[in-house]
Amino acid sequence: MRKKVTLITGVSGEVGLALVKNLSELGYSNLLTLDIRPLPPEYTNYSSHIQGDILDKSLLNRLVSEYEIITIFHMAALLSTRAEFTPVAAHQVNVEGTMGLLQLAAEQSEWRGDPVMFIFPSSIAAYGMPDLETKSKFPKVREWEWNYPITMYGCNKLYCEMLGTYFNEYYRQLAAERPQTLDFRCVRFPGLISAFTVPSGGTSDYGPEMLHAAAQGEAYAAFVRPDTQIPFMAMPDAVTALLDLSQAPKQALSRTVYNVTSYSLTAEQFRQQVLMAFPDAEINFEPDLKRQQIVDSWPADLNDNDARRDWDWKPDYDIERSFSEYLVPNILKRYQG
Ligand code: AKB
Repeated sequence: MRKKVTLITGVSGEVGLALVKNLSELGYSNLLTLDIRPLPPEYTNYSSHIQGDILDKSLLNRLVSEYEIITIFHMAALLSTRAEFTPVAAHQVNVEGTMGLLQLAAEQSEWRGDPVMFIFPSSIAAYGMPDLETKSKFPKVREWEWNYPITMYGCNKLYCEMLGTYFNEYYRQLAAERPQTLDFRCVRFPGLISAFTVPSGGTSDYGPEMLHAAAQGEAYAAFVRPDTQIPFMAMPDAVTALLDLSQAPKQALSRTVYNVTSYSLTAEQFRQQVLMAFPDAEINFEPDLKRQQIVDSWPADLNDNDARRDWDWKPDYDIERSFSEYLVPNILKRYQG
């Protein structure tokens, strides 16, 4: 008999680490994790970890021969800034990697006669606002609006949302007998902020970078203009969103892709929040026009009414609570002991 497991890919990334810790603390004992990198030493008790590449087909085959995968949290991805430097590698990891796992999940669903649940994190990068005037005219975008991403990462995410929806609803639609399809569910995240990991490779990173630099007493120059506005979310709420969506009854879901968000801040407002906690912080703005263009194409805020209605999504951390209860105390502990 194969062991039943929940698989988390990309576990050594920001969201993966928070997720594996949380799931383990909630009592999920059969966690199997996969990442090209090792797990940091303080996380190794939470899961059976396999260090390997999601593009390695023989590795995926081996996983299936040893484990019955019930749920997949597919966190592995190259983020938006990194993906612009290596677009072909990004396409391989973000699209081909996802395709390989969707196929695995589809085959396993048929084999079990029961859907494998596939939880996929998408992003505000799936949107593309054409200019700042449009961005301010349509501040809270719905899932189906402005799906014109301008980055490789955004294109990858949007396409994988569609692939997942295809596998969910139409996979082998011409077969004599409809197969047991998988259960694909997706959230579109805003910029995420973790107290425990410094982001790398993203374009929303200027927010968390301000905070982590201030806590270490380092000067920081944000690569965007002060008026740049996008939505953000503290990491515990991101984990809650993934878990709540995975636990929602299927019949309550009216979509496969849901916006989720917490609050929207300009870069200057973010700076002010950081200054409240670290009044001596030296934070200024040196916009990088190319990265600025990417952030300008992302919406100022998201409309997440459908998630709130269908699966009772509600963030626990507003701006005030994010900074005062989660970010600042944990960051202080991390850097100042
Ligand atoms: C990035 O900046 O690439 C990510 C994202 C917005 O998905 N943080």
